[in-house]
Parts: sequence; structure tokens; C-alpha cells
Amino acid sequence: MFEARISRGFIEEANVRLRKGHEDDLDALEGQLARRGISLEGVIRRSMRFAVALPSWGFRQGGTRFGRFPAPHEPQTLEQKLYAAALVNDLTGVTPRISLHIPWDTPDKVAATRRTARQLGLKFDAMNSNTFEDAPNQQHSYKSGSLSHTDPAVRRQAIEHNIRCIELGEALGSKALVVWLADGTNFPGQQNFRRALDRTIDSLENIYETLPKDWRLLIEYKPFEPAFYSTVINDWGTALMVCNELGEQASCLVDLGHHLPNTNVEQVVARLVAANRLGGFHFNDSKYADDDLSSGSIKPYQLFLIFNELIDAAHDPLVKSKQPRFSPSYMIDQSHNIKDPLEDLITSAVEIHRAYVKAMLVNRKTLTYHQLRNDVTMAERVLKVAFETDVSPILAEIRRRKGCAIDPILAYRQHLSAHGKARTKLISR
Ligand code: RM4
Ligand code: MN
Ligand code: MN
Repeated sequence: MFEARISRGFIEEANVRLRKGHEDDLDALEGQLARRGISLEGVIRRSMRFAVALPSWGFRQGGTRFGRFPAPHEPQTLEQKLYAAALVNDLTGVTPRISLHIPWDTPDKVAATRRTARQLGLKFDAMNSNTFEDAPNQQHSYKSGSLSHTDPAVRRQAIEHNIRCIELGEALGSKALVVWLADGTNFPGQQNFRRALDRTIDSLENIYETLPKDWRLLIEYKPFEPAFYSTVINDWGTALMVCNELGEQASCLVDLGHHLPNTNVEQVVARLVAANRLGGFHFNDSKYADDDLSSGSIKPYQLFLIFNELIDAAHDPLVKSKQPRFSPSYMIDQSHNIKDPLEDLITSAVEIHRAYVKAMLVNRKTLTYHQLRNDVTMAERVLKVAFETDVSPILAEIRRRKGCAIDPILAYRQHLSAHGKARTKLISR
């Protein structure tokens, strides 16, 4: 199942019986958008380049501390994960890059890994370092922290791990390092808050110094878990402080699950844009905290509002003048505990693309007009009209033009059947 690439012919065949319905839906949407002064073709063209990276750690069934229930056909090796990533990309057309977690997915032979990826039409996105657990045979333990540790020898080991991730990434063609730290405390008094942050910044400076000039260092924040009393880089404000200390190549990474309930994440995004420090996203969805559920499954409106901020910023001459190359990176970071990870990744990629395209439909001139007159009802309505538009035919059309699947989940199920792995009867939408 994970040793050959899905053929174009197979996808085309899966598309045949959906084509007529798809064309009818697309025509209807074209008319609907035309009435609003929006060119369907323009939206399609601007949405064709959208891409979101897949996490190497999202291809196997996830779990909780209460257990893990592995899927019957999990990719095991990095090579198999590359084939799985190619399958998601060949079906959806929006996931041409994979982000590696080190040491979980350290390539044995970098050149061979790079070659396989190239053959599969994949590139490498940001590298993710892991100093939140002890790797086998490592000299010092991270039980009491890594980059923030009181012992310089432990900090040095964690710094070196991050530098190694950069070197590996360079060999693979990656351009960014994501640092997420579990460092924190479980009890009041356990550590000095200020000193722990000072030590972390100092360690990060050591890593930053080795960063190639065209690389970015993305600093992730998270309020709690695994530390349950305090986390060193706990919120976007702290991440911003850290980045300001480091320099221009450092920016903040917003993981959608890393906020306390009811945080206005779209406003956090706007603030980071204003500070010129929005580096990228880890997409997922959540009800409570870092649930790592499928993107768009719980709060699709929030996802839309985040893209609304991003598209608004991309059109803003003030942002453009200060950040001519404003382009935060998009990555998925999910844990697929219940669903087939591949189906979850396919669905998530489509949902993220959906939120992006919907946000593209926001009439920004009209929105500003109503905002300036404090017309709350009409301003909100501009957002709702865009959000409530069913853009499925646009997403399907983009995929079709790229030679991908009109309905990627159906095509994936057909692919499973062809490999004798069908689980459910095929029922179309
Ligand atoms: C963390 C964080 C990191 C991810 C790990 C696995 O909560 O989101 O980005 O690498 O989980
Ligand atoms: Mn994350
Ligand atoms: Mn997380």
C-alpha cells in the first residue's frame, strides 16, 4: 500500500462519474458569485497555489496516555510515510511538503530520502526538534527541562540537537526550524520564572547563531501540558519577547490548539502581524486545549476568521511596506487517535483550503465601509456571506485541474478497495 504511487489514471477514473455533477455545481456557483461581482475564475486562479505541509508524525495512529489503537495499515518507515504523504498530495493537490520531527523521523540516508521525495513530487518543510523526551542512549535527561535547564551540560545537549536538526534540514532542502519546548514546572517554587526564561533565550541564541541566512526559526508557545503549573514559553507574548531578543529570522508559530479556551486566536494573529513576527501555523482543532483534532472539525468559523486576518494583512499596504515578503508557513499538526490518519489528513487539508478560499470571498471594501460607519450588522454580514458560501465546487475544480481527485475521500476509499483494504461500503455524498 505504501510502496507505489497512485496513478493519474486511477484518479481520473474515480473522477469520471463525478464530473457531470461537479460541472453543474460549479456553474451554479459561478452565477451566484457573479451576482456579487466576484469572478469565479479569479478566485480559482488565486487559490491554486495554496499549500499546507503535512506532519511526518501524523501518519501513524496517535494515542493518549490511556492507550493507542494502531490502524491495520500504518506506514512504519520514513520512506513509507513519504509514500503516504504523496498519496495525500496526489489526491488533494495542496500538500506538496512534509515537515519532519527529529529524532522520530530521522532519515537513515539523507540523499536517498531526498531522492525518494523528489520522485514523489514532495519537498521538505520546517524541521521540528524534540527535546521533550529522552532519546535512547542520550547522555543527559530532559526530565527537568532542556533549553531552560539549570545544568549547562543539559542545555548544551539540547542546543546541539537543534543544530543537528538544522544541518539535517539543510541537506534536505528545508528552510525553517520549529522549536516547541515542554520546559516548565508542575509546582509553585520549583523554578525561578525569570531565570528559566533567561536561560531559554540564551540557549536559543546559540541555536540562532548557526541558522543559515535564508532560514527562519519558528518559536511555538503553549500554555500547559506536559507542565501543569507553568510553561517557560507559555503564550504569544512570551514567544514575541523571545523573538525580539533573537533577531529578524525568528518569528512566532501559532498552533491553534495552544490557547486557553475562548482565546480570540484571530486577534492573536492580527497582533503578531502588527509586530511583524507571525512566522506560521500548526493547524488542528480543539474543544478543550491541545486536543489535536482535525482542522475545521470543531470551530470552522474560527479557522475562516484566521484566514480572513491573513488575507486582509496580505492586501494591506501598511503590512506590505513593512513586510514585503509576508508569507507565514502553513503546517498541519494533528494527532489522529480515532480516524484513519490518512483520511484525517486528507479531510484537514481540504478544510484548511476551504477556509482560505472562503476568506478570499470577503468583500474587503464593503467591510471597511461598514466598519468606518460602525454598522455592526452589515459588517458582520459581509463575513457571514463569505463564510456561508459553499465553495466545495471551487476546491474540487482546483483539484481537477491539477489532476487530483474531485472527491479525495471517495477516491482514497476506492484506492483502499483496490488494495483489498476496504472497510466500508462506498456511499457517495
Ligand atoms: C506539541 C507541539 C509541537 C509538536 C508536538 C508533538 O504539543 O504542538 O508542535 O511537535 O506536540
Ligand atoms: Mn504544534
Ligand atoms: Mn500541540
